[in-house]
Amino acid sequence: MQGYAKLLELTKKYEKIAVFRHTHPDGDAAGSQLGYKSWVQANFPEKDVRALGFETYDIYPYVDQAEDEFLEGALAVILDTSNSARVDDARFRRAAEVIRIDHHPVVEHFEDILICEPERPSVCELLADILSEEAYAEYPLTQESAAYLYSGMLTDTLNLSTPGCNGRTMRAAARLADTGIDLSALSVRMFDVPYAEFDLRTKLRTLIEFQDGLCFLRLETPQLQEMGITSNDAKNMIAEFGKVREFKIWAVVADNGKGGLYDGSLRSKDGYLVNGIASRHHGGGHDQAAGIKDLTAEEVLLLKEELLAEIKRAESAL
Ligand SMILES: [Mn+2]
Repeated sequence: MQGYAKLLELTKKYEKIAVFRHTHPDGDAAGSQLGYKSWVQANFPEKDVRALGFETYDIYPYVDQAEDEFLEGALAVILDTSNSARVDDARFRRAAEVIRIDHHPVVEHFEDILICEPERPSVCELLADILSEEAYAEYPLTQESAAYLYSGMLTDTLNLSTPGCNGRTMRAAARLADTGIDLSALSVRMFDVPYAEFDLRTKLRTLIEFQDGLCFLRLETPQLQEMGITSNDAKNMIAEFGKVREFKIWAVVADNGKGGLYDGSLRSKDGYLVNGIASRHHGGGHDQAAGIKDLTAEEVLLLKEELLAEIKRAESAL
């Protein structure tokens, strides 16, 4: 691929390298950041490479410290981040040169060099391919670096199973596996949940309403308080309801604390569309995944009817 050698060229050029990723880091952000850092440390031990950020990721709770002076004359490598406001540490702007590697749609240019492939299901996959390019033959991927990249691939692709995965994904994963990483242990590490989350999931499951293919979870403020979660936390539990054969559409709506208004998340199986419904409730997204905002209690009832109607529509079209 053209352009892939640019990361190597810049890595060689700078003695100080600051590696960034987005706020609220997930496995792909932390995995790509630490995977690249570890690759630099193994192949260029004389360089000072630091993984920066204020927030940490629970599975790799790790960041380096850096004084402002560290950024002067340094290379900034930004991973998995599509807009400048979301970079966890705005001091990337002090760096001498910025290279950004991403897989989100391009919405802003705040870099000097961009390697962005929005069709990639994870930035770790893209980085694994970059670091395996011919130009990098003398600078091999270590097992440690491969483990970080593989764990990031697993999280963004939910164990290599999301629609964006393809043969290229599996070939990248296979090259990482060939370094001897423990695939099973990494999967357990990324997907085992803390007991508190298990307990929360158990409670939420008892609160769903299931009717004609619709899984609907509506949470009021006292329930949220009792479980010790915010409406945002509740919305983020939407994936919990995604693996039931009978659920065609699943929805979580929760009181957002703004005076009887509800925010929510909608998901659906292939062929069932939630995007249009979301756009009628101050939201939007994709055909199978959308968010909604500031619904009144009346709108929540209407939403439920609309989702049930969409299931009927989709099934009569079969
Ligand atoms: Mn990502």
